Amino acid sequence: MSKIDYSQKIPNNVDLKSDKRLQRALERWQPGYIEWWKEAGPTDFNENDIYLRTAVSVERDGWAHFEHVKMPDYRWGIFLTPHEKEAMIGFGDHLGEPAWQQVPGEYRNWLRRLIVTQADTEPASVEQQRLLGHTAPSLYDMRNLFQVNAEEGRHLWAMVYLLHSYFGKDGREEADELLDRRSGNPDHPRILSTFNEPCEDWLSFFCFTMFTDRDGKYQLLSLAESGFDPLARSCRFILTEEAHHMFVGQTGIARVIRRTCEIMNEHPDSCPSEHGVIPLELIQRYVYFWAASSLDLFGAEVSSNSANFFAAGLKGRAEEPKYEEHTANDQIFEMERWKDDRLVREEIPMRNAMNEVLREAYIADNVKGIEYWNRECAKAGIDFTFRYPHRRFNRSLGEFAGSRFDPEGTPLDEATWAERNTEWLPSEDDKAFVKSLMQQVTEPGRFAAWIAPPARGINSQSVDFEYVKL
Ligand code: BYC
Ligand code: FE
Ligand code: FE
Repeated sequence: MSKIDYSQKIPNNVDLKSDKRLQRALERWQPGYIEWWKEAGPTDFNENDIYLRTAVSVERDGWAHFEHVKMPDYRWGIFLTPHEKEAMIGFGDHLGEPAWQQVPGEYRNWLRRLIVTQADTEPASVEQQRLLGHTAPSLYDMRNLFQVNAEEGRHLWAMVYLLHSYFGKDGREEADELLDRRSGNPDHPRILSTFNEPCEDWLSFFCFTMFTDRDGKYQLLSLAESGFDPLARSCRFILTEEAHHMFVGQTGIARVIRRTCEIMNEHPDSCPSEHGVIPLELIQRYVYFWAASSLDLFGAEVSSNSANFFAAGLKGRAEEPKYEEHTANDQIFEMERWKDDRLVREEIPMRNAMNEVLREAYIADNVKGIEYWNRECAKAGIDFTFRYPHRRFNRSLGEFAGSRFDPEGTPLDEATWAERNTEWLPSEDDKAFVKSLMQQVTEPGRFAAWIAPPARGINSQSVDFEYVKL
């Protein structure tokens, strides 16, 4: 079962050929997907050979397969982590019952909505990143971009399989819609906020893969606990790919910092921007922007949706088995609320606070990443501390939306915000400066002047390997 069948038009480990109806439905969707990829995916580069990793089995070592392929030939397919014996529902009102192998009728709409929302982010991110190949700072980075893009395409496949397989006609309609919405399109946007933000330079791309892909990690961890077993197993497999996306962001920003610190040490008396590298304060503003935007992706702090999803056994907490108790009944969560322009502590029924519980786990993970960047500064002997913004800062959704706070979480009046927000958020000048540095570098082993080379290459290849054949 765990071996992937590549002889099929759609590679899979779900024995697709034994379900002719489903196979035909997916084969009908496939050309639309390829059309979408060509229209909305990476501009150009579809004829170039890229050194990509493809799953050849869903086992741990099934990941070791790398070869040069053209992106449209990437083997997008359907892989689920193999069945655990007798999967059980691990939380909520159905705790301890056998996991569902079919959609429970009473929860059909909620489940479809969760799957569609998850699915929608995947093509959205590819659309946001479509121009970046043209300004890649090296072939190594260009290859990483395309690896991420190809895998996000596969995540869309994973969700479309669930829609086609378990939701009948409306599932097929939702699958078609997923190819119709477009990131940033005012009339037909993607569903979630951050996925409509422009991501037009590599500093934004690294912030996106650091903070927004990490939202992906936490949402997927919570869906990997789902009582709907096919969803849980799809998400578990996706999570194995997600680690690389966050690596790209984490190490990408670290390399930008390293390069800036080098220049600061060489030219201690002038602004780093005069030497073609990105000032640390400017990097911090990008970090604040993308970190805050990604915090919105967890939904409102107090949410009856999240309570319903948990009660129904559809969406758990990240790593649910680590909790002592799994119904979260009669428990409270203490949180800070914003009422009449004042912070007040309140006790919220735990189930209604599940978005906040997940957001807290996510924040703790991000803070570790920021500390890694700070070690980069310390190693270079540069006195600078990167910060993660307070969860109240620059939020567009939930409790703190519509009011002003500084990155430490202190409430501000509108006048102070107007005066000071360019200290914390990228200005038009910042964006123009970053864009001015974005020049494509295509010689193997060479890197743009604003970023340091990575410590090592991909799959034990050297840093000057020809990752993309142009
Ligand atoms: N933008 O109770 P609330 C990834 C809506 S990323 C716009 O606060 P709920 C990836 C909400 O739908 C992971 N609208 O929210 C990363 C609701 O609408 P209705 C993606 C938003 O439902 C990088 C209303 O506001 N996966 O994989 O508890 C690259 C109030 O609802 C937003 C998932 O998100 C927003 N940010 O939670 C590639 C998992 N937030 O009912 C890929 C599936 C909320 O008024 N989704 N709304 O029409 C979910 O679990 C939940 O839908 C959310 C929202 C956590 C997103
Ligand atoms: Fe994804
Ligand atoms: Fe991702």
